[in-house]
Amino acid sequence: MEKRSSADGATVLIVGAGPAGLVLGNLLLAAGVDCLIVERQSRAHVEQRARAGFLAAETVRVLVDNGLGTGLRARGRQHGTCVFRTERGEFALQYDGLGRGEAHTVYPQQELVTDLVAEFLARGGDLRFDTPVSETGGLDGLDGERPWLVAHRADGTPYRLTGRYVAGCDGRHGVCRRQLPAGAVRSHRRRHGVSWLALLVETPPALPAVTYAVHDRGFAGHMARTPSVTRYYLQCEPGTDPDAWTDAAVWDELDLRMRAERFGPLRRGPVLERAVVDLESDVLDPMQYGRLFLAGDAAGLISPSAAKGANLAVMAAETLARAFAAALHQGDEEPLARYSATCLPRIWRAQEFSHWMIGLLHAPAGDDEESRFLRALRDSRLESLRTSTVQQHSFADNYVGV
Ligand code: RFL
Repeated sequence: MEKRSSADGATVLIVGAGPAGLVLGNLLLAAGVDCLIVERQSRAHVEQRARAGFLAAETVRVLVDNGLGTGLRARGRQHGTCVFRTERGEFALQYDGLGRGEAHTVYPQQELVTDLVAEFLARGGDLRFDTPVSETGGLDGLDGERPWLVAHRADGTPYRLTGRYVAGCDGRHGVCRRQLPAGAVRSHRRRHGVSWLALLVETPPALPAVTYAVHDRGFAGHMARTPSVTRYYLQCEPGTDPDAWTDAAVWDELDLRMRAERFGPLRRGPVLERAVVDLESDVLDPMQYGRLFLAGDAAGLISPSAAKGANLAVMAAETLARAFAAALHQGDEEPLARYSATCLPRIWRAQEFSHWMIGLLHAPAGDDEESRFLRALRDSRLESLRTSTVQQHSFADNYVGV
């Protein structure tokens, strides 16, 4: 496809080459809308950044229907069961046989991003790596017809890019969300007071399914990524230094909380990455201002408890791509005007379920009345999930849906 962006701009300026920006860019090119993507990091960096892995059926549909699913169809693995371990024992939920009968596709985010970059370039897209948008004064003219942004070349020289629209897909710490005037946007933020040590280990998955271990020492989780790499989570004290956890300490604690003595040992291996993730929610309403539209983590954060972030990013990008195409091809501005109203119910439903999951997997350890009460609630919630078919169908619907 012929490249239609120019050195000084494009119709849609996209900030950020994560799942949101890359899906949006690919869909715009397919719809014949010229766009360009500026990305702060190098290509190698974004193609190696390991994060999500569980894609919902609806996310897969969007990717496959738009010619973006070749890699995930070839290498993604279907996953339809999750397991809960508690002090009372273990129970499995085969969720692809419940609710809408849908499974997840396990496909590491860095592989998806690699595919999306390759496809965007193959479609003739203009993707500028090592090109950060300025942290201060990087965006302007959002109230007018021709918004612009200031990006920096690899040598640090600033230059201006002008477009008709700006798509802020620059993640949780991006510059775009800071352009929404305080009075025009409401932020719904919650820190859940729970932190996870997120670990990527070089070892095949030890268990056949996602496994959530609920333990009085804190939550532990096991999630497949690839045949040789597994993600584990260990709940930790907020403010923990991830490097204070040695490999040996990680494995001993995982064995304990996953109850290896009772259910069998985990497969140990070197820890490739360790980071502390504070479980946080943040929803911006609206997700747009003037000619700026936010998508993905830039528009709101969701805790990783239900693995929804990348899925919401892809869905928002699809909604936004359709809205841009309607405005630019049919002169119909209504879908753009309604962009936030279209996305927010989906985002809130995911937030509600993620919040419920936090309560399912965690409770304070103390012996005070409040902690004992919350632990009893958590145990009752788990018991209800174990025994109630109605609850299981509802869980499946929310767990795999976006
Ligand atoms: P991203 O992926 O953060 O991409 C934003 C991009 O913007 C760039 N950028 C800039 N570029 C130019 N100029 C600037 N000034 C810029 N500032 C930033 C950044 O370099 C980056 O490339 O946001 P996006 O596209 O919205 O995608 C969101 C997802 O990445 C995120 O929601 C998920 O990774 C969350 N998540 C999970 N989601 C799932 O759906 N399923 C999962 O299993 C799952 N597991 C996870 C996760 C997130 C995790 N962490 C690290 C919080 C597991 C973990 C540990």
